[in-house]
Amino acid sequence: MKMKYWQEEIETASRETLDSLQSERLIATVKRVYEKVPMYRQRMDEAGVKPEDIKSIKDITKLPFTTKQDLRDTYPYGMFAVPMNEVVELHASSGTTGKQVVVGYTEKDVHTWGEICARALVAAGADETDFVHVSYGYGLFTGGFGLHYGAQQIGATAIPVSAGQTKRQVTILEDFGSTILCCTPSYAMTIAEAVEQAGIDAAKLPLKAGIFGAEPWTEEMRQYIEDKLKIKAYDIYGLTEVMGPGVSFTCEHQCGMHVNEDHFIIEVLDPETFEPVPDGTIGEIVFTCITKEAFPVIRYRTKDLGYVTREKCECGRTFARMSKILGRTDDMLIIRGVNVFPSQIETVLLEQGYAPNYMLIVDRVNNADTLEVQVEVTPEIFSDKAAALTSYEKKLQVAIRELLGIQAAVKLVAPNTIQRFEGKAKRVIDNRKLHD
Ligand code: DLL
Repeated sequence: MKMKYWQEEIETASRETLDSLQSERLIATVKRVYEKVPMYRQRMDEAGVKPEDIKSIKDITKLPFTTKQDLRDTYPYGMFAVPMNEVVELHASSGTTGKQVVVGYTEKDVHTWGEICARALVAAGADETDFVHVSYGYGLFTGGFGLHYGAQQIGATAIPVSAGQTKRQVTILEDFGSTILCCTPSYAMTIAEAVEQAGIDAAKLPLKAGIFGAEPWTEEMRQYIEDKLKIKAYDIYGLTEVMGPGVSFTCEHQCGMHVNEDHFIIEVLDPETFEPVPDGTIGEIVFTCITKEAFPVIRYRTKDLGYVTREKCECGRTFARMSKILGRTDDMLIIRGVNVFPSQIETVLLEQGYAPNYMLIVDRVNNADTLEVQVEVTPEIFSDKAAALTSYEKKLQVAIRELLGIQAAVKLVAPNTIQRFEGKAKRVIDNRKLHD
């Protein structure tokens, strides 16, 4: 019979059990980092908090936050809580600016990481008979290895394809009989196109599910990919500093991502006051690792925006669920005073029947912000008369204005002219920075 959960006992534990487990593990972690990591000791001393002050999860708000800058300041190994000879693997964040952040794992940490990814795979319907095609990059990026360890833990067959060489991905999908595809949603789109271009009927491939994450993507994009690849698409979330993929994952009900709460405590904070917000309210997501040995972060500010709910999910899992990531505080565009997330534009484009191949170009002209939305059209539309194209552009412009309240210039561009991505997509070019 098909497995419903990878670790049923913990995944369906009562709230009381989870709370007391989290409290116990938080107390132990705080005590350990205070002893082992000079930065945490210093920060706690400055905040006037001693490990004894942490008696349950309720006391978590007494602890200072950790930011990416703190991790950079201690580059490379300053935040490690175990001697280096216990570290069996290193990874690093994909930061584009400044120093990367280096994180380490003990043997037990690697096992935990595999376990949380195994839970995500099982939630997506995987078992030991599956072929897990991993097209997240293998390397310092955590995507490839995380899903790989997860697949192996459940006894499935991991196919470490890594990202890139898209034609080869399609051959492998077909010849190796991949049943579960793991990659970024943008790459899933690129692969779907390549499948189509190769004249393959996606419905005839053995592929049945995809586990996509590492970047924000909308519900509309999820449906688009499901339709193109004829699979069920699941979301998986994580970040290098906390563990990598698997911090949270969706189940078959697609109603938020279950946070692996036996390993991580999630908080959602008001981005301005840093006070906790009630469930259902959008804020910055903050994580504390409570089982990690080598690199436990305390109240790590992710800059990701979302909300949390603790209502019971129909799948039976009791773990809190986080919403899809609505954007990152540092991805938010402020266009003439209006806050816009690229994901909102993606929603409009897909609702209007366009494929999610787009680029947002922001600039400043005569002291006013401008936004140009470039979006690819199908060959049929592109071959229409110029007048027809203009009318499509106008229609999209109106839709963007109605939904987001901003005036954007819309430019429909020829098929296959917008860049395709193999990893995380980069869909915003902000030229305003050049003038600053
Ligand atoms: O992206 C880890 C990962 C790999 C997650 C594979 C899922 C699948 P980083 O490179 O450190 O780690 O980037 C972390 O990516 O703070 C979010 O902004 C974003 N992110 C990750 N997963 C999702 C998701 C990996 N499912 C940053 N939805 C995070 C939206 C996501 N954003």
